[in-house]
Amino acid sequence: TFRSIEGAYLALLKLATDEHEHHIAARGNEAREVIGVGFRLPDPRQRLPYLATRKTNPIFQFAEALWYLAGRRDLEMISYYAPSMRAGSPDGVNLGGSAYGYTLFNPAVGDTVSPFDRVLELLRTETDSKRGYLPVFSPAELAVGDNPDMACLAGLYLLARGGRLHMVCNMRANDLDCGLLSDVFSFTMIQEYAAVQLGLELGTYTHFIGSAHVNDRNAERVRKVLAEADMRSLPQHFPFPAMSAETTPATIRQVLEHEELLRTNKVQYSADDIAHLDVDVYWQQAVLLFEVYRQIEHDNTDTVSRDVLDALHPGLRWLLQHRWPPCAT
Ligand code: 5HM
Repeated sequence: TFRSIEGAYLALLKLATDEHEHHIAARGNEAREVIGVGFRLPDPRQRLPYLATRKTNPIFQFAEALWYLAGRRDLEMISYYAPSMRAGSPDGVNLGGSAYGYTLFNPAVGDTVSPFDRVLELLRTETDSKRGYLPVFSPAELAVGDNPDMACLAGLYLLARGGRLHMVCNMRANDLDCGLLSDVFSFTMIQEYAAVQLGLELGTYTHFIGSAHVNDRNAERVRKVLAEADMRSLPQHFPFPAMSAETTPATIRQVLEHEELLRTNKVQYSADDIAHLDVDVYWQQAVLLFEVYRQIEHDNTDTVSRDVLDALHPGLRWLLQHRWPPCAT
């Protein structure tokens, strides 16, 4: 059990570095591996690590979470925030198994309701249900020859107990340095979104991994992250606020309309513009992040506007300042 994802991330990096069980080379990736690990976050909102050597990208994290919540699989949106994701697309248009939101938030073939909505309906009608499982990995993925993008997420499990919504996540494999942080960020956002839809408090988040590994090519960075954690006197901690209770699918669509306008540079927003948009203050934080990225990508600026940075949550501002020089003033 860890107060925030940062503690779990550091503990797992240490485990794979100091006590790995296997050295593997699957599909050309040499890695140190531990089989079968898990951890719990009692407060899943504390889903960002604050480490100067890790340079977490909160803009991508919010983009990915929204991309999942909207049930999308298009490369166009997500590759703007993470160009490396293009490699996982079989056709250059969509992502495959790793577009988890596409599987969760759209009806399966032959159905009219999404698995996510079916599980919410079940949890609304059956007290203490043990059936709210959302499978993601599908047997069909095994049949694709040389599959470039096979889901790492086996499934997400929602359990409503005593007025709180808990989530258990099962991953077949997790890259502890690269995949883990963005996965936990997005899955706990899905959990919180589900809790809001059901009118429940947010419960615990439990994460299980089959193959937990660190790629050898990232070993140097991992050493630096562990050294930073050893040397600092006090960890940074910025408690993250609760998702707005009025968040609905329409909210996600509205935020993504602004996201697209900013991504395509059709609008430029000041902090004051964003404060007067048709989205609540919680989601305005995401729009502020997308405006920061618009300035970095389209304006070629060496300073992001002060008003936009000042309007951001201090934790998000801290992460941006450590990652992008134009944000470090
Ligand atoms: O060969 P394989 O399909 O297992 O390679 C996928 C790699 O991406 C693994 O190292 C897996 O742990 C990592 N990964 C992750 O950690 C991939 C995705 C995308 O599905 C993810 N988390 N969400």
